[in-house]
Amino acid sequence: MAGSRRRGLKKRITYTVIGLVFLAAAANLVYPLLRSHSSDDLYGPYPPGAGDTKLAIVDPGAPRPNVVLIYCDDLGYGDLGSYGGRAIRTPNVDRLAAGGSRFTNYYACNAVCAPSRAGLLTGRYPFRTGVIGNPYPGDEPLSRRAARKLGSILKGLGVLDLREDYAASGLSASEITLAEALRTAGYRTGMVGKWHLGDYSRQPAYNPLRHGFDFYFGVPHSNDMRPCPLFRNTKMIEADIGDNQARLTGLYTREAVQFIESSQERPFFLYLAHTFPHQPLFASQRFAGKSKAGKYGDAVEEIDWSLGEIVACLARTGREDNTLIIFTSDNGPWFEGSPGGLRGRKGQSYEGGFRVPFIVRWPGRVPRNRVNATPLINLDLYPTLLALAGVGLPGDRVVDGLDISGLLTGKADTISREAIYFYHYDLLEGLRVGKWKYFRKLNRYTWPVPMDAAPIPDRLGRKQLGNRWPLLYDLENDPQESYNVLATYPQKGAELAARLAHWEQLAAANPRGFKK
Ligand SMILES: [Ca+2]
Repeated sequence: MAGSRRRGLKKRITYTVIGLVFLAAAANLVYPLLRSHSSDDLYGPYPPGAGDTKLAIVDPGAPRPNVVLIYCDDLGYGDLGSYGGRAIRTPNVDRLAAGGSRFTNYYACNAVCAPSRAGLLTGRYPFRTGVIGNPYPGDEPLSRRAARKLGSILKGLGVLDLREDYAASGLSASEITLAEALRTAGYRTGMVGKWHLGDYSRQPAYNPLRHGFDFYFGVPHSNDMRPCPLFRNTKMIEADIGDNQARLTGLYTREAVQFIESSQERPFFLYLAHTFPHQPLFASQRFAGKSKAGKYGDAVEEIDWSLGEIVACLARTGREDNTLIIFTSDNGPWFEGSPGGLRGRKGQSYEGGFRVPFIVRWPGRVPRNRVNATPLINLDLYPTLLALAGVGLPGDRVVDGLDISGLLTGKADTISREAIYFYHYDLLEGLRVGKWKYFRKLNRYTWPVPMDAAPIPDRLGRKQLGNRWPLLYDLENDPQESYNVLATYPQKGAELAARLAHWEQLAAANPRGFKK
């Protein structure tokens, strides 16, 4: 009897141990899938006191123009009439281009929404702020969250290159936004539209009013993210706009016009970040079904109307001549919209993902009817607008953009820049130097479409087809990135590879870019 009891105990111990081993193994597998990362994992925290830095006026005689910055969402390089589009009527944008300058090699600093905006408002590459991907709503439904978790599991299997986990939940208070900087020069600052630099409905520290704006009306994130509340300043007006979105462009326009009308005393900065033509697409009754480019075209034609209203308001209030208007987009087109014959779309480092329209009008200052092909990036707007306002750049941190005010006003034909870098989240994929674009590798964000971007394993025929990376494109002779000329110009390829590695090394040594 005693022997069988001992055997029974032994058995139980063995099963318990086996059970514990399995449990530990399972936990080991599951833990990394459930663990939340943060951008601090990649870059470390900000230095203490970074948020207290004050900027100074360095040029009291600067022109200090009013600035209207119109930022479309997912508008492609080829959608506007002035950029060769034929399906969408954009008379107001085209008139703006004729009355100012149009740039044909202007890039967003990222091919998705939030990082592009983080770069726009700080002049710094998104990896420095940690806003390397899109922040999601704080109280997103469980099903959405589960779907994204599945996405990161697929990422683990190599199917998708997603790194949402590492993206900061919003823009840090340690950054000095364009609005904060322009306030230094006495500007009244207003923002209307999509913020996407943190869900302020859950974390009020991310509200635009806490980032240098005197006035705000809009939504915290993209219109496909739920819930999508509507805010005026720090007050929630609606808990979720849902599908009631056909009114948005009209509402934004009304608020923008009111802001301009009420800004008579001081120079003003208006940042109008349209919700459209990001999907889902909506246009008001006056525009719905009217374009030759479906709902996408309807939404863009309404945005064009909106620009017309703003220009009319400036004329009516006598501010046309001292107002600099910028019309551009945050990244290339998503499922609809035209990249204008360029390769790739939103999310990709090909031209179609990063290159966007850029039109600047400032009567008497910016040459009329000019087309300029200098490679530019949205990071340039920060130092440029600061220079026009007479504000000095922060001395304690790296600003990656360049002051292009001389180029805009026609005093210079080109600018001297080392390179423009193309990132997928925090991962450096390639660079452009002059007419050359070099890719070390490309992401598979939009799987399964771009099989052309995937490495080919030996068993699937790498030997026959050759590997896909690295790539070297000559954008002057091949703007559509169709011909890899690495074998023809191996020297150029090696030179760009070295430059890429050097930049990456510098960035890794001090990613936040604070001066020691
Ligand atoms: Ca976008």
